[in-house]
Amino acid sequence: MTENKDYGTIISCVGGLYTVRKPSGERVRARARGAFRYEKSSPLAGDTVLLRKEKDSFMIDKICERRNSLVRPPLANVDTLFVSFAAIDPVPNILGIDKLLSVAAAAGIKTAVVITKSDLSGDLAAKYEEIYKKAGYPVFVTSSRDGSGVEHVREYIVGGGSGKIYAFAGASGIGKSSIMNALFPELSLKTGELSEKISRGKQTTRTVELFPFTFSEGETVFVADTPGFSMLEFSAVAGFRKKDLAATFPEFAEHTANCRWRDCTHTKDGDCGVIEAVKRGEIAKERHESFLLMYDELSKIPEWK
Ligand SMILES: Nc1nc2c(ncn2[C@@H]2O[C@H](COP(=O)(O)OP(=O)(O)OP(=O)(O)O)[C@@H](O)[C@H]2O)c(=O)[nH]1
Ligand SMILES: [Mg+2]
Ligand SMILES: [Zn+2]
Repeated sequence: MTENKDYGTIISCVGGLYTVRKPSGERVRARARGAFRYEKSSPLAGDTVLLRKEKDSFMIDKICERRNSLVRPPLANVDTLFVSFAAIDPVPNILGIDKLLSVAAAAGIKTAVVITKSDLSGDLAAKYEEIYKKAGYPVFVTSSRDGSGVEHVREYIVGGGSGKIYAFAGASGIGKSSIMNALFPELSLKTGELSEKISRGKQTTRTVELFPFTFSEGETVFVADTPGFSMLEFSAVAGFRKKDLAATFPEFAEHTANCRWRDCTHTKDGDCGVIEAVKRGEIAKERHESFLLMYDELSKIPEWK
């Protein structure tokens, strides 16, 4: 039997069959070594993997060390997660958005906020832009319909340099595949009407997929489209503890020094620098409300206390 070590990036996984892109651009299909299941470390899209050739097929032999990983969407080695939502249609779920921002931060993943469908309501887009800019996130206000703002997202992606992995994540129907198409017209990804998604309860995009883009000689980045999801359950994100929560709210940092007690939970009024900042309007009250709801949810997961 001939052995042949090779490596590449997993760009998709469908029913246990992985598509791996080699640095040359060649794509091969591969299956994962059975042992991964026992090691509880199944390969993810975004993983760099070593391949072993067995006759006509490839086997994923080893997952190279991950810089980070997410359970939802299932991805590894993300450089920036574009946490995306529509200005309207569907109405954004602020708690869901803030959870995703916090879970990514806890996983060590940089985030940026992408507001889509600004053509439907410039006012609402501006309202959300203010909330997230105030919190310290990079914010992109976009419309795939009229193209506005899309160029800034492209500049961000191109400006990050070679080898990076970006991903769009957020609820179904907010226009993740649409903005991928607006960014990279050669893609022609399938997009779906909202009414159809609601009536059938189905996402249009079914699997995570990384798309490689080459900007100049040898400079390739990956951008992932992911299926929409409605609400992230903290119980699915093992290891995220309530004591870690405040640190995932970047706008809290400069105010926690004003808390009277070092172990302040920022949940109760009285000598809390964070709550004082909310009252002064320096921290958006929507963000603090999300914090309280998330804190409450994390408090109910006994094994993580
Ligand atoms: N008016 C307007 N409609 C948009 C915009 N972007 C997307 N849409 C529409 O919103 C609907 C959903 O778009 P998709 O790109 O399929 O949404 P998605 O986030 O990929 O959805 P899933 O794949 O189900 O997660 C489609 O009917 C799009 O035409 C936009 O900027 N403005
Ligand atoms: Mg989609
Ligand atoms: Zn406090």
